[in-house]
Amino acid sequence: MINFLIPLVVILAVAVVARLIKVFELSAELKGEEPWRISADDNRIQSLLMFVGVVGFLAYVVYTTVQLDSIVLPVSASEHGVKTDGLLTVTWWIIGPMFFLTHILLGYFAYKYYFRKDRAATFFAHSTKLEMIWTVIPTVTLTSLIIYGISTWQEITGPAPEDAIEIELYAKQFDWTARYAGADNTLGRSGFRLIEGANTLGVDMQDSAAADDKVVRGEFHIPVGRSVLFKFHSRDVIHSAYMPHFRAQMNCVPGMTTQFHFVPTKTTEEMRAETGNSKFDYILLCNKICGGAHYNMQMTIVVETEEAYNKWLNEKKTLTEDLAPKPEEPAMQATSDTLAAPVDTLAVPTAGAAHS
Ligand SMILES: [Cu+2]
Repeated sequence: MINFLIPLVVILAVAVVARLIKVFELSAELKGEEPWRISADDNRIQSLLMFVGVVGFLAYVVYTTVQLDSIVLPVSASEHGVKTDGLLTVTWWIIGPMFFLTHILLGYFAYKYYFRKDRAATFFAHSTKLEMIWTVIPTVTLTSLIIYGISTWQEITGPAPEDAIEIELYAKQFDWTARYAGADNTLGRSGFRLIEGANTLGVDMQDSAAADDKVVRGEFHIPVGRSVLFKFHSRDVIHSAYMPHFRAQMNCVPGMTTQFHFVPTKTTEEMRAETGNSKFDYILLCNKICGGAHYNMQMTIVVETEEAYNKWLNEKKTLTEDLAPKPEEPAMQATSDTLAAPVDTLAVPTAGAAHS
């Protein structure tokens, strides 16, 4: 109902304003005034307002840039991140001054050349020089930026080094699971048809490469200074794996594998010291609005020395151990006990029970 009322109120408000303007015009006409005739004063005031508006807008841009500087990302923590940051800095230094220059000219010209009866505008039909300036300069600038951007992108997305550590990031509504390749550094095959019971990633346990794979949740670790090759999968909808501090982002698309590799350059501890924030943690976020709990779809990333990383990974169980049947645990027994219990002890109140 509210969804219907709000547009209705807006439409009625616009109609009221339009009618009021009409009333003012008619009453002025009856008094013999000519409110629609634009006077020299109107022109001057409008041109001044245009200039003040542009100056105010630029001041707002400067103010917000300074104010928001404290919440932008800290320095990049990956090798290629330095290149993407460099690309952005060069782009800003080219478009920033141009943005200010064109806006100042826009405001100034509107102010200086507002219509005056006794002054005619200069007219010329064609100027080759002017045409050349505004064609060649933007062409050269934009082409250089695009070539610089494409070559940086190719450098970043080129093949991963042979010794890169392979990690699968598996997205689903609404969490992440990481799978490590294990000692053979090869991830076992997987497919959604194989998802069953504890095998939530659908790993093909017939594939010998899968036996030593390790599955971790909550947080995952990577070693500093080593290339890490991420392979992304999704079980349901399109998600986007976003690791902002490493300047890395890649879509996770159901039915296909996407990938991205980078070299982390600062451990979590080093980043904590550098940012002065003792609670700093690297983070993997979902950056594609994928449903109700999208905002909370995240995983902590710990960057540490290679020794610490190896120690952490060695302590994790392999998938073979994880998926092995556990006959010694009385879990199955408890389940069948529950099933054998009389129906009325199950905690599902019926409508009749609620009234009694
Ligand atoms: Cu998501």
